[in-house]
Amino acid sequence: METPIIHVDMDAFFAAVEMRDNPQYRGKPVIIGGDPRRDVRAVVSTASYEARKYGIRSAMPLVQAWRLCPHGIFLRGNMRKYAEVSRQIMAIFSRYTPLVEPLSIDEAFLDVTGCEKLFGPPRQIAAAIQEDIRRELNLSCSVGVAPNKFLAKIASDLHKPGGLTVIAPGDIERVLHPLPIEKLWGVGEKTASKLRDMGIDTIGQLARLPESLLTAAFGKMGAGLWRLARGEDGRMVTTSREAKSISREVTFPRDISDPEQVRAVLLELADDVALSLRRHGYLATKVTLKVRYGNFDTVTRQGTLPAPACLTMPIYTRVLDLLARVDLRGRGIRLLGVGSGGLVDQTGCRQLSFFENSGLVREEKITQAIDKVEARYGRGAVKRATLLIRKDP
Ligand code: TTP
Ligand code: MG
Repeated sequence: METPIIHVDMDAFFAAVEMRDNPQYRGKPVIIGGDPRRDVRAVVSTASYEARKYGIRSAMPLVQAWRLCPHGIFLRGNMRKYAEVSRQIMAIFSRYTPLVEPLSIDEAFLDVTGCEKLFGPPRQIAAAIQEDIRRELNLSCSVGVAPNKFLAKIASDLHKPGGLTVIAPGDIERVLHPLPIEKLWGVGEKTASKLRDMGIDTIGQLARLPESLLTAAFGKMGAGLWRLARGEDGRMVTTSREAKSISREVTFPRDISDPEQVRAVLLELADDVALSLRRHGYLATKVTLKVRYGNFDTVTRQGTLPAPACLTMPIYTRVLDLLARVDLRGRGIRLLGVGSGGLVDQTGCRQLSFFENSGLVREEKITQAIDKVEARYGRGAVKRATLLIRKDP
């Protein structure tokens, strides 16, 4: 499987949280949305699977739900509580991969590329997440595993509640083709009725049409639908914080050129960046090096970290790799910068490399000690020996 994507979606989320916290509601039709006697214009947020047997669905007028199931338990719900549980769920996901893309309050995509060494194949990671959520939060979720986002979301929906469904590349046609066209992303009521007028009801029928016919009818969107219908989806899992970065740079009063001095400055900048990452609760997945020469020519080099990091040494080491790709010979340097990007949340994230590399465990301990001293006596109260030998520019 090329890019193993997992999609997790909680089962009857708001209702399930209420049933967990109020055992007297368990096994009963629970409807979240309000009190149908008072909130006459309210709609159903969600309903327990027991309530769905009566035909109750999200977005249905509450009074209609009341008519369908007069003995149902109608609750207003508690958004603050659901938001808190949502945060706990996302924290569980980020133990397994930094690449978590929340899609709504109760679902997320996870890219688990490269996580196999620590946690096993994608199916095993999916099962472990399901088990963590059950054991720690006493809630049920459905999970899909597939080669891309579209298929992973289709998969998680196939065996709700409590399902774990894998769509392997060889299963795509068999699973996808019988589904109704509404399951394609971007197909709303309007597009669906237009497709039905063309005699197309299922994804399979759409996939078998010539692409040109769909582009003629729907333009660019037609080509997109055609690709999805064939199970192709190139969208990446993106974390909301990916755009953010933390960086530090310094301009020298006089150009510098001594390589030892360059490295010492970079270590100090990496140290600043790492401290800032820790203070803000981030881990970096990428680092950048910026070098501006005396004539204002500027080069930047970017590299990926072997594991998400918020410590000086992994960042500095990568910066040195990048430095080796920059021509320094005989050129005066006016400015140096170190940046970190692809930031992910530290909360609940096991710093994967720490388990594998005991050198980093030591580094983490030293860093914690430095952070503590600095919190008390101020920044710069403790210095690494390497920082002290640098000659001031
Ligand atoms: P969903 O995941 O769509 O629904 P669900 O988790 O309740 O049930 P399922 O097992 O089918 O996934 O939405 C998550 C929560 O978002 C849901 O519990 C309540 C809220 N919600 C609304 O408030 N209004 C809506 O129209 C929908 C669809 C959801
Ligand atoms: Mg859900």
